[in-house]
Order: sequence, then structure tokens, then C-alpha cells
Amino acid sequence: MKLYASPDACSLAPQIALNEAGLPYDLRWVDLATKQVCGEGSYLDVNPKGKISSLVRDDGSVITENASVLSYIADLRREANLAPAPGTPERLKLLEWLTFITTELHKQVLWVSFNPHVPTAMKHLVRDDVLPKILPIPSRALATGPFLLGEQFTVADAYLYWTLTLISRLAPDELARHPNLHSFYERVTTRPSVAKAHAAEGAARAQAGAGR
Ligand SMILES: N[C@@H](CCC(=O)N[C@@H](CS)C(=O)NCC(=O)O)C(=O)O
Repeated sequence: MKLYASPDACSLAPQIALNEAGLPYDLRWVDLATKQVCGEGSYLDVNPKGKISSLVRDDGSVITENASVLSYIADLRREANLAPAPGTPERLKLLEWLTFITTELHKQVLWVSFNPHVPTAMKHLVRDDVLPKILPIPSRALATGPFLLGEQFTVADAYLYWTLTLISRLAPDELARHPNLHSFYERVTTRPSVAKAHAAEGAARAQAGAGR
């Protein structure tokens, strides 16, 4: 399998999931500005949508959209318990969280906040008005257990972790208002799967810097 990724992008979550599952994979680093893959050519040939993440299976088929990629990884190694069993009410909860994180946090907050073409007034509205209404939702869920679905770490936690990584840069004071999110972040940071993903991104950044 090949995971197309970019440092700081949402591909951190599938990296964590693959590491948690102990599945072998190759990383392909994509320059999101030029849509070029390091050592390969155009990323648009892999995923015409041009967005991270994409997972290419050994048969050449491509899975795109982070929520789908994460679900696929979880189902590939069910023993890793990264998702409740398909067809159960708990699995529906996981889908709810993946959708919530994609639409509310990733697209509504992070896309706007880190897009250089979005007017500053809109960024301030999102940071000061939208974000404070969203963060209490995962924070409340984490009041009853260490992870979004309770005791078990799932792919939704990997995705939430990535969003909190960027939110901690965007609005550290807002995040500090939510001790549950803060302790979740600390807890997930210590997982070996997360350290491995950060190390891979660090090496990719260093390599890109050396190539400039
Ligand atoms: N609909 C996609 C969106 C993913 C997405 O926005 N990825 C960002 C990185 S976090 C990206 O590829 N940005 C590059 C661009 O917009 O050109 C998903 O949910 O996976």
C-alpha cells in the first residue's frame, strides 16, 4: 500500500491508523502547492481531486477522502480495534464523529483558517465565533472516557488529534479552555503510532528543506 501524504496535512491521521494497525505501507510525499509527488510525477494522476489523503492498494485501486481511508484501514486489520464492527450502533457513532470532524473542524475551521486566499475577517469570525461553539462538542464526549467512543482508541481519535494539532497553533487560548481536549491531546501524543508519524513528517520536511 502507498499513502500519499503531506507534512501537517490531514494525512497524519491515516499514518497514525496504519501505525496502530501495524500494516506495512510506503509514504509518498506530495507538494500540495505544485501537486507533484516526490520522485513520481503529478499527484493528479493518482487523485484528480488533488487533495490529501489517498491510499493506493497493491492492486492499484485508489481510496480517497480521509473518512473513507480511515474506515478502510480500520476494517483491514479488525484485530487492532480501530473501529467498532460494521453494522453496529457503535459503528454509526464512529461515522458521526468522522463526518463531524471532516465537515465542522477540518473544512469549516481549518480550511478557512489556513487558506491564504480567505479574507482575514472571515478567519477571525471562524476563530472567535465558530470554533468556540464547536470545541465543546468533542470536549463533552471526552468527559466520559479517554477517547471519543469511550475506552477504545479509534480512527476518529487519530483524526481529532490532527485537528487539535493545528487548532493549538491557531487558537491556543481557546483550546486551553477545554481540559478534556488538552488531556486527550497529551494522551494521544504519547502513543508510539503518533511519534512514528511525526518522525516521518519531520524527515520529509528535512528532506524538502535540503532539496531547496
Ligand atoms: N474532501 C477531502 C479534503 C481533504 C483536504 O482538504 N486535504 C487538504 C490537506 S489537509 C489538501 O489536500 N489541501 C490541498 C488543496 O486544497 O489544494 C477529505 O475529506 O479527505
